[in-house]
Amino acid sequence: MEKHKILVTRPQLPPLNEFIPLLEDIWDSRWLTNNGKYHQEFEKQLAVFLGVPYVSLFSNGTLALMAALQCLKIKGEVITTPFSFVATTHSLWWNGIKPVFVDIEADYCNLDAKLIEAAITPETTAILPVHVYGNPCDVDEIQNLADRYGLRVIYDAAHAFGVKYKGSSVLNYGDLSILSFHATKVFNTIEGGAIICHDLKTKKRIDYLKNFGIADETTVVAPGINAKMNELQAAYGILQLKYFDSAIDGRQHITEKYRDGLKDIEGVRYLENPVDVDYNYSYFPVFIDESEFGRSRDDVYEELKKHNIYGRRYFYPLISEFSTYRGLPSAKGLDIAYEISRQVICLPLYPDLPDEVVDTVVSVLKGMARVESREIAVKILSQIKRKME
Ligand code: T4K
Repeated sequence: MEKHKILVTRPQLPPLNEFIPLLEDIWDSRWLTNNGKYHQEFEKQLAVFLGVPYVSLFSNGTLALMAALQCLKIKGEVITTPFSFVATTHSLWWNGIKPVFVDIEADYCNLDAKLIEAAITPETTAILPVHVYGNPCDVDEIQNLADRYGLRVIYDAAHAFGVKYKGSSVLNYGDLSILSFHATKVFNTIEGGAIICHDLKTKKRIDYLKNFGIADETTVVAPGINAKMNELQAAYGILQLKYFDSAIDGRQHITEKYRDGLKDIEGVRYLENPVDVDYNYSYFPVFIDESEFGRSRDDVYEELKKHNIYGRRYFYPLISEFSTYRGLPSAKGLDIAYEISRQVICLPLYPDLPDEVVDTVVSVLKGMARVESREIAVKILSQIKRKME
């Protein structure tokens, strides 16, 4: 295996020689940001690529979340998941909204739609679910509830770029969906994000909100913020689109190799692609059941590090365990989320991850497992070592 650390992800970049002419064009034009030509073109191309009506680009996913809440004038309480990246709940906090945590379901780690109704109060205005690891939430049931109670739905779809449910983009569900194009995501513009909406009027409002609310030189129509994507990132994003499908093929190959290698290890669970979903292979989480596997998730995390492999415990601790949120009444009793957060480790996954890394991970896990496969694992590990010498 290579000497450098194998991290949970490694950003995919477009070929530099294709980016340079675009940089030269930007240099010539001296148009760097504020809805320039690359920004406009990228928005158009993204809408077609994703199969959604309208895209508004943002400088990152967190500001997109914050602006989405502003756009729909969400107040009071919002039902959300504790099993996500902190940005999900921070976006509520920054808008003066009270998060109400509801537990997740164990299969795909998404907000448990069956538990939402019991958490609705007269103060509830919206639901903010997350398509965790890119696996769609129970979008039909969530919409049902939202319709019955007059609630808005904003999906944190930071992990769900390119995911389809029943043949169409999962981003078309809810009132709004937000994306993240951070360097660590399946599609990146270094930093970046977007809001997906259904109609032009809403898009216009979102676009005001990300540019100080400016309508023209002398008119400010809303208390907007500065959350615009610049021209360099938009040009980079246009190039990235060309390579997305091949990146997904590479990710699928790695995912299938992991699944094949890990399939017979007792106490190690991984996720299969959900029914009716075209998946984007954005993460490869495995769940270690200590009582069956014989060793804890943290043992696995540490053991892999000894082999220069750095998984990440997404999402541990839960958002509801952080000091800002742990005093909330809803921060208690999130049993499934708590259990899952102690079991999960996301293994390295990126398109050009060498197959040998997967072999090593599988051998390490087999070596740690209680089952008789230990001997086989030792043999495979020494074979890999020999190959690399
Ligand atoms: N909602 C959800 C559900 C999210 O997951 C996120 C972001 C957001 C909202 C907010 O979207 P943004 O505002 O970020 O657009 C990372 C990312 O920074 C974060 O974007 C992401 N979620 C989260 C799940 O992961 P960290 O703290 O784990 O990042 P870091 O720096 O430890 O990097 C992770 C791994 O990637 C490391 O092993 C190093 C490697 N890496 C990282 C960078 C930045 C690289 O190889 N190259 C790089 O350039 O949060």
